[in-house]
Amino acid sequence: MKLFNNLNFNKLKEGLSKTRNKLVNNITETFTGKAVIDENTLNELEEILISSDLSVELSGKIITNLKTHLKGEKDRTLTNILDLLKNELMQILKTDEDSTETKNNKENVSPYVILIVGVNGVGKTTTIGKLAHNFNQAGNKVIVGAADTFRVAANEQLDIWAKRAGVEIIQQNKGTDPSSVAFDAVRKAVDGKYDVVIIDTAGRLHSKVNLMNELIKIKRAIEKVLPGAPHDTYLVLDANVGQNALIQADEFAKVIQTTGLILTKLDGTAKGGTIFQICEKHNVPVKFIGVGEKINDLQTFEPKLFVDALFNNNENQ
Ligand SMILES: Nc1nc2c(ncn2[C@@H]2O[C@H](COP(=O)(O)OP(=O)(O)OP(=O)(O)O)[C@@H](O)[C@H]2O)c(=O)[nH]1
Ligand SMILES: [Mg+2]
Repeated sequence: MKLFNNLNFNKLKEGLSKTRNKLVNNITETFTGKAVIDENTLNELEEILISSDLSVELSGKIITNLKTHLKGEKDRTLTNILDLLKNELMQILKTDEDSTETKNNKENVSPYVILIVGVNGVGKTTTIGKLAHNFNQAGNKVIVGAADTFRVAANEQLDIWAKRAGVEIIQQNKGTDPSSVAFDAVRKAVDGKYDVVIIDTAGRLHSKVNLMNELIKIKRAIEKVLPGAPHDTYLVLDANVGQNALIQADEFAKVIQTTGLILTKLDGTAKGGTIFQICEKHNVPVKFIGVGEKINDLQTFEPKLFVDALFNNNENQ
């Protein structure tokens, strides 16, 4: 299996414009015309961070850390404080990236199975289409499994994405046991020597308990065909929901071990600051971010690029 790295700085900048308007533009406005940044201005900065979805606790921590670097008056210039702030923000986003060894191990796995989970409407199916496209472009033989058999249009939607991405799909009639679809998809991938399998799941069943039990069943079915799989279980979260994304992450973590997070719809929201809370609170790293509805709008998450794009910094161009 070959990994991919999809980074597009301009697209990322464009996608983060609403969050930038709220967070960065307010900061610049507060700082403008002040030769030296005093305590009041730092308090204002803290308020801006809080209102930009960074939470009271995290914003307080950032300001405290900033202050330790602001010893003398000469440190309190606008550019210095912005640089320090960017650095603080970057540190929060930095999680244990896959080491070269992990990457090599992943590249030796075939078929590499990804299970996609998340509540309804967060962007699972769309993200699978985008992931399938990226893996396909990287030279992998890809198959997707439509294990959301609950919703009438789910098959059709994944089918459209599979065609767009130019990959295979395994689907069955609505109402079929989702775990049997997952089983069939992985079976076909093993027999047909596919490189990557991505399994879609329902976001809503008759109840939350049903949903979680179903995920456990799907996971077991996959393991039965291919011990050690799924190799990754990605939880998809919608950036629009802000704090609620944290609650969802906790709930899923109770029943299924997630190995990565995918934050979608960053382009449609000013609540992109939520990503800092997510990275601060969860050990599970953010792997990809959605910055649009098109097939190429899923980017690999890279903390420095993200902060630079957020602050409209052109260093990466
Ligand atoms: N703007 C934007 N829209 C997105 C993004 N990702 C997904 N969407 C939109 O979100 C909506 C829901 O996406 P789906 O992929 O159907 O979500 P789902 O999680 O599969 O939903 P269920 O199958 O109902 O659980 C669609 O209209 C997508 O186009 C993104 O990164 N940006
Ligand atoms: Mg779906």
